[in-house]
Amino acid sequence: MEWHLVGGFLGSGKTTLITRAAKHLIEQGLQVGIVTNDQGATLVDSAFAQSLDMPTVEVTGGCFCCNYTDLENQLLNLRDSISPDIIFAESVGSCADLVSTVIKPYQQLSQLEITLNSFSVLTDVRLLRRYLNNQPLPFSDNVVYIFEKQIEEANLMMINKCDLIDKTEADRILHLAKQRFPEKTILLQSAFEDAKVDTWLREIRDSDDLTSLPSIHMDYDKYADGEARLAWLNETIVFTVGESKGHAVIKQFLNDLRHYMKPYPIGHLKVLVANDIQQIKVSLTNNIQDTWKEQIVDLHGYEVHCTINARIEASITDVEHVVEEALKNLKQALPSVTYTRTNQEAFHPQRPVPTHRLT
Ligand SMILES: Nc1nc2c(ncn2[C@@H]2O[C@H](COP(=O)(O)OP(=O)(O)OP(=O)(O)O)[C@@H](O)[C@H]2O)c(=O)[nH]1
Ligand SMILES: [Mg+2]
Repeated sequence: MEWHLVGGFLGSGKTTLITRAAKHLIEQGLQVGIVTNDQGATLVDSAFAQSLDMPTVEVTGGCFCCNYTDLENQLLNLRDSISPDIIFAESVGSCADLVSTVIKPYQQLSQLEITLNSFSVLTDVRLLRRYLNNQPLPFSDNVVYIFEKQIEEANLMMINKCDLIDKTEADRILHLAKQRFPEKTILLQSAFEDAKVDTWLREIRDSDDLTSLPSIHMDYDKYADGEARLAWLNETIVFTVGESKGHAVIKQFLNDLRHYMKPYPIGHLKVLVANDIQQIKVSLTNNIQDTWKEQIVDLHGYEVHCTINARIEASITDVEHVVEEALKNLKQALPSVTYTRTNQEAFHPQRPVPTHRLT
């Protein structure tokens, strides 16, 4: 039984790559399990993977490093329930220092007979391009610190979303990255391209053990500050669509949400839109094309649920205000719509305190 740890910044494509890879493996007759991880309680990624019929367990309420025992329990849970051939575990997008706090503890302390085969770190090609060209990233310094540290500890770095730029430019970025980090294995990736997903799978399934991975130096004051600057907002809004059509309601709401979020740097704003028939995951970031509009068509039914997981560089009050403004606007535009708000949580994450830290 093998497991593969996938890290990388918020919105870099971890869930997309894992679920696409899992689909390939399932089609080949293999059993796959997924461990998702996030700070809040109602996770869009878990619901999304479950909507694809992929066995998924979650570590909630903090990252793998601060909930290490729960991570092991969830690996056990998957082993005992579905006996998977392969497990993918996705860490929180603002988590770093995984070599010292997850990989080494697992290798040195764990009794589980599940082999940790690989550790991949994804990065969005557009953020990496800015970083390698010494251009500012759209976050404050200590948030960028987390991004940098994730890259520093990667031994397999996947430059994801290369479909968004032309091939010559992608090759140029790869070249720059290899010059800057000669010791790493670096691959161009697009989670949307089957052949590239297969290449990644071959790479991670053939990989050597991870015992030689060096720990990084981590300044936990900067890390804690970076984490805290990214406010978390979680909630589910149940819309009763009244005389309107479900997709009109959701499009209006998501448009407004994005509009009011615009002043703030978005790590990732993801929404799971669900009615009785379908579940659609939508990502709204500053950095992404509006492909979600094509997904939201023909949402029939009386009720539509929107589960929001937002990670935004802003205060809690500002993020809550954004949702309130978007709802107010929706009510003005479509007065017959009513809604109830549930599972509301908004917080700044606590300082990371890893269960173990082995260097
Ligand atoms: N164009 C393009 N978009 C991608 C690719 N991979 C992921 N995306 C999009 O990027 C957005 C974020 O993808 P996710 O897979 O949710 O990212 P994540 O790393 O799991 O995000 P968090 O869990 O919030 O850290 C979604 O809109 C995806 O459709 C890719 O290879 N190409
Ligand atoms: Mg994810």
